[in-house]
Order: sequence, then C-alpha cells, then structure tokens
Amino acid sequence: MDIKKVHIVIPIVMAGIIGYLGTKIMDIKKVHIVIPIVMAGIIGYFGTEIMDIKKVHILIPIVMAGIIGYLGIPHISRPSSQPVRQVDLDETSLVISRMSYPQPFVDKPQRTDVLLMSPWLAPIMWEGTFNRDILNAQYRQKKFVVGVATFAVKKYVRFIEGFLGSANKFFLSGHRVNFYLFTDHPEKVPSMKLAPEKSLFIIPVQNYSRWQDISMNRMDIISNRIRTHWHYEVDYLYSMDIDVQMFEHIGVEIIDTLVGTISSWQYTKPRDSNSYERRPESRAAIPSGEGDFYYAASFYGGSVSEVYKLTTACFKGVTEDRANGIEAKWHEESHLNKYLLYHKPTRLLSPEYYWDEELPRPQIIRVKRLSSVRKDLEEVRS
Ligand code: UD2
Repeated sequence: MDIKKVHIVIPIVMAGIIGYLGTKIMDIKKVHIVIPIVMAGIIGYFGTEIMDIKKVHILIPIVMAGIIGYLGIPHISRPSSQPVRQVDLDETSLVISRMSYPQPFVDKPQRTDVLLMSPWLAPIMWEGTFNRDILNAQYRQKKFVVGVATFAVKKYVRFIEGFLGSANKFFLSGHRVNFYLFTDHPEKVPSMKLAPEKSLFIIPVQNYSRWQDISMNRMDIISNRIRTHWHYEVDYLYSMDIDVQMFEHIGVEIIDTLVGTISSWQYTKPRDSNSYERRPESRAAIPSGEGDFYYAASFYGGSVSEVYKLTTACFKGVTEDRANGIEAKWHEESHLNKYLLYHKPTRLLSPEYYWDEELPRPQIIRVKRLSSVRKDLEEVRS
C-alpha cells in the first residue's frame, strides 16, 4: 500500500476516543466503542486502497465514527434527557418459610367452570383458586396498612354495627386495617371492641337531601381525603358500601394496584344489555359494542395513588354531568364502569365478593363472602 499506517491508526484511535466519550455521556454499551473503531479502520483502509489518499480519507472515518460512537445504535440508546433508572440491588428478597400444601400442576386447573383470568391477564378471584396461607406468608412481611372508606349518612347509620362487626372478623383478619367511617351522626356510632390490629376513625360529614348525591359525593370525599391524609396513612384503600355484611374471609387476595368487583346482577349479561350509561351526552358514556365486565361500586380499591386517580376522574365526570344537566344512569357506578374500561383493573373480584341477597345463588358461587343487607329502599332513603 502506498499509504502510511498512520492513516488507518489515527482514525481508529480518534474514533475510539470519541466513541468512548459518547458512552460516558449517554450510558451506552461497549459495542458502541467497538463498532466505530472497526468502521473507521475499514473506511480508512479502503479509502487508501481505492483512491489517492487525501485528508478527507482520514477525516470522514473520524467524523463518522465519532457520530456513531456518540449516538450509539439509535434503537437501543436512550435520549440523554431520560433519567437513569436506579434499582436497589441490595434490597433483601422476601423469603417465605417452609410450608406444606398441595402441589400445583399445570395440567390440573383449580377450576374449569369459571373465568380465572381477564383477557388482559388480571386474575379473577374465586374460591378454590388460591391458597390463603401462602398469600398471608408473603403479605405479612410487607407490613402494609389497608384503609377502608365507608359512609353511613342519615338512616344508613343502622348498618354500621353489622358492617363493622362482620368486617372485624372477616376482613383481612390478622392484618392492619384502618376503617374510616364517614357519618353525619357520630354520636350514633355504636362502641365496638375491634381486634388489636384494626382501628376505627369516625369522620363527620355533611348530608345531602338526595341519596344519589350522598352516594356520588363519596368519590369527591375519598379523593380529597387521600390527598390530605390517607396518602400518608395507608398503602392500599378500598371503598365499600355500608349496607353489607361479611360471611366468609376476605383476605389479602384482594390486594393489588387497581381492583374492581364484578357485579352479581350482571356477570353473565352481554355487554349491550347490561347497565352501562350509553347516552353520549354523559361523561360516563360507554359506546355500544364496548365494555368488559359490569363493576359494582359497592367494593373497589387498590393502591392509594390509583384510587386517588380513579376517584378524582370519576368525580370530575360527575361534576361535568351536573354542569350539563345530566345524571348518569347508575350515578358514580356508571362513571366507575367507564373508568375501569379504559384503565384496566389489575385484579378482579368475582361476584363472591358482593353477592346480592335478592339473587338465588348459582353453583359457581361456592361462597358468599359479602352480601347486601335486605332493605326497604324507599324507607331507608327517605
Ligand atoms: C348501588 C351501588 C352503590 C352506588 C349506588 C348508586 C352496588 C352493590 N351498589 O347501590 O355503590 O353506586 O348504586 O346508585 O352496586 N348512603 C348513605 N346514606 C344514604 C344513601 C347512601 O350513607 O342515605 C351510602 C351508603 O354507604 C350506601 C352507599 O351510599 O351503602 C350506596 O347507596 P345504596 O347502598 O343505597 O345504593 P344501591 O344499593 O342502589
């Protein structure tokens, strides 16, 4: 070759330097140094082979290598503005102690009569599909605090005793739970002895003349309370109707980021014949042909931040409807259904978790964990 080695070596060295600096700035892999070096070598070499060497043959590979080294391979490099992820590698992993339980087999599903997983892979909780001991062993180590928001306004104070008495026994038994009871009659709350890990907080609230407003305003009150208090007090939060009683354990299988309960009235209905709000004028409207499950507003929850987003968005819908002179068919439940359609829950509770007393119980409902209390609607809402 009629060329000095320096014409190959210089671009390689410079490309290496530029490529290396590129990795310093952008946190890219070593391959981004090697590629420009090799390319610079090839270009430098062929440049001298094919053509009379001019400065351009050194310059082009240097510049190209520098650019490639700096930018990295476009589809795997990150824009420099994105913060670097910090993962705590020293975090201790959770170890559960040795336990004895029946072995799971992939060819023996726990149940074949019900849907166990939504199309977006959220598990659906059914009796017989999970082992509560394993769940408890995992959960205990995390030391979570769960909040329950419930309202007893006007005549609904009569349901407090049944709700709290049964929840004390069956709701997250053995785990820390804060019950937040909103009422316009704090003096009527019966004094009850709760388990040591459970606490009751009574929060005065105003009443509204229309029962629908009491029900809908729950979303606003919950959203505000999360921002001012619960954000610092609990990890997970569930909203529950007060006119219910629990008959079987409701445990840590309900804990997840965003959790909805499938309504016992509508779990077999086709989407176009269930109770979604379909009038396009309402903010709760779900267009026909859309819808997953019909969710009951009596029991939903999740992480505090997700419940904050949910309640804030639903109440915004309620407020906009009010301004437009429309009220959704099933009040905040309609807004909840719209929200959960477009923000898929990460876990679903089967109708076992809210079984309406008025319904005959089909075979697939093996346990009735929580049921509504029969009530004379007209009388109790008057
Ligand atoms: C459904 C929903 C409920 C709510 C309501 C709105 C189910 C099982 N329940 O129940 O969550 O969306 O429809 O239409 O899907 N309340 C009072 N005082 C009152 C009235 C209501 O405290 O005077 C509170 C109380 O906590 C009660 C809740 O609001 O549990 C919902 O009212 P509801 O149980 O009368 O509503 P319901 O049975 O139609």
